Amino acid sequence: MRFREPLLGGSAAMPGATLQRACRLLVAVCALHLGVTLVYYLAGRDLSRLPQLVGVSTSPQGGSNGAPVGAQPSGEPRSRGPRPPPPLGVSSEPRSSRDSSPASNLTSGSPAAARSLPACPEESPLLIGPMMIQFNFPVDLDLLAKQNPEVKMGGRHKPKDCISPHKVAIIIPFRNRQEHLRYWLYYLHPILQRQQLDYGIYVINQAGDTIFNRAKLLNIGFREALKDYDYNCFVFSDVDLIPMDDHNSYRCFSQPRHISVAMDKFGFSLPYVQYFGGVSALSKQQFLTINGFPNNYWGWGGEDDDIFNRLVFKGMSISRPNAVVGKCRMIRHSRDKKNEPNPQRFDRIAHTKETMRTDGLNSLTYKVLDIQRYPLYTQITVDIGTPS
Ligand code: UDH
Ligand code: NGS
Repeated sequence: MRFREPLLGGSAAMPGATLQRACRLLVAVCALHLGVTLVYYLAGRDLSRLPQLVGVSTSPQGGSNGAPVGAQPSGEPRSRGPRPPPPLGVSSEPRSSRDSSPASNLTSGSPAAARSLPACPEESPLLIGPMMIQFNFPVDLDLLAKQNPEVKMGGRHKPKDCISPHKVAIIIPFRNRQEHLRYWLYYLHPILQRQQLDYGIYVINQAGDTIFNRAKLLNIGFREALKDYDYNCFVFSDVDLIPMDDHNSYRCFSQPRHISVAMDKFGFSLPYVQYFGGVSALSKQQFLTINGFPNNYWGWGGEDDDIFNRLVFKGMSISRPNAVVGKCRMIRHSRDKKNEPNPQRFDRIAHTKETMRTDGLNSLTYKVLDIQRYPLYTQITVDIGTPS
């Protein structure tokens, strides 16, 4: 007698075929389950990142600014793993409801409504961690304003669900760096909103083409911003520096804060321990204690070392994030005209102790030529004079 192998599909093959069908069904159910879980997961997240998550390439401005780097390989150690991106709180309010009058823009909501809000948590739950920062695409400011509907005219924003204790004026010294400013706004507005800061952006634009004076512009920013709002913290930022991790808080601490501690151009570390350039934050009180910044550093270099000296002479120390959280990128550029290295800078920083009493906020003179409230920032154009 010959035994035949059971034929698949034949009646004699029933047990094997049923098993196979059952397996197929199981695989199909698993796939369906996986798919549904994935859709629910993504729906609970920021859907604007969906193209990035599924690997569809879009122009950077089509997505959420500052893509988390979790998906790409990185040899860098991390203090925390990247978290899934939370939504920024998209407003249903029409853009046209923005009021362009400066006073009404600076405080949103009635005092009664504000009173009922809780304080924002110590650490914002909206942070996403490391981000990919690139400068190889054009930024359209009109589109950017639409992508940041919660930012009010003049570049003001405060969290709508909680009260932030950090009333931060961000001061940018500026002349003829419009392209850099566009990248800065593109990356920083979403970051600052995720950090739940009550903030305003001030671009202090030096008029004319006489020699540049970064520190004097920063002093002016301090004074002008306080005319707008009761800021208690001032972040002074070069226009070409972008943080790579939103855990690097653009706010003030009990000691003056150095923020740009690990720049790409310095191999993601400090160039020297006293370095205080790039981006830093001082509370109003810390700034007043040192009589502000020097007004007489014309041209490139040394003013940040003078500020460091002032802080040390007043008994303060520098607070810094670690070199992982503190990573940042600089937009590469050539040296600006009328900002050549200042030959007097070494002599000046050798005398900070004597000069800081008389050179600073208490000797600051300038003329405001123009104030423009744009959707994403306030630009104040000033005549700062020439070296005396
Ligand atoms: N700034 C302007 N316009 C200028 C000069 C300076 O907006 O014409 C502002 C701007 O915010 C800039 C900051 O001042 O980020 C500091 O400018 P800087 O020139 O002192 O510093 P940075 O590190 O460049 O940007 C240093 C010279 C780089 C030469 C590189 C040669 N490869
Ligand atoms: C120092 C400058 C600082 C400057 C730093 C980094 O030498 O003002 O280099 O410059 N101090 C003096 O010149 C006394 S950078 O490489 O970013 O252009 O911030």
